[in-house]
Amino acid sequence: MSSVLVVAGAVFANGKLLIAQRAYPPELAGLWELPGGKVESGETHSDALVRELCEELNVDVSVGEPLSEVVRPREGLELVAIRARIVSGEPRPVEHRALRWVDADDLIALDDAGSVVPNDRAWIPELVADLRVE
Ligand code: 9L3
Ligand code: MG
Repeated sequence: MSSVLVVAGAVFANGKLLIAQRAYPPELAGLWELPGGKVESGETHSDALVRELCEELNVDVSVGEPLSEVVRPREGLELVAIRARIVSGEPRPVEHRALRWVDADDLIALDDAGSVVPNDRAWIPELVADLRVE
């Protein structure tokens, strides 16, 4: 059985975190996530994150440290979030409905409202901790 690995970017700038509102599939449309996607064969996590954020946001990023929580929602699927910073470009929602820069309180409010992609919820405590010291 082939296993799917997804990388997601925790992009920080000016004390805020960039989140993206999914447009598909229907069960996730309208919910907010860390942007990213599947690692392709031959790519490192870092390569995949740079490619995904270029495709999805039209920015170049430098890749930092992964969050400590690795999400394994089911057998054969693993999601890793990695901190990143924009090196060039202004993010645009190429594949998403919208983008938002959030602070810790915004992120907590979105989560409380049930507006975060379920798989991404495990990252919130660490993201909030990062935002509190940004
Ligand atoms: N996914 C969940 N949280 C995320 C990302 C980037 C992706 N932050 C899930 C949604 C899809 C799968 O991983 O089921 C592949 O993601 P994409 O290629 O549709 O973005
Ligand atoms: Mg994606």
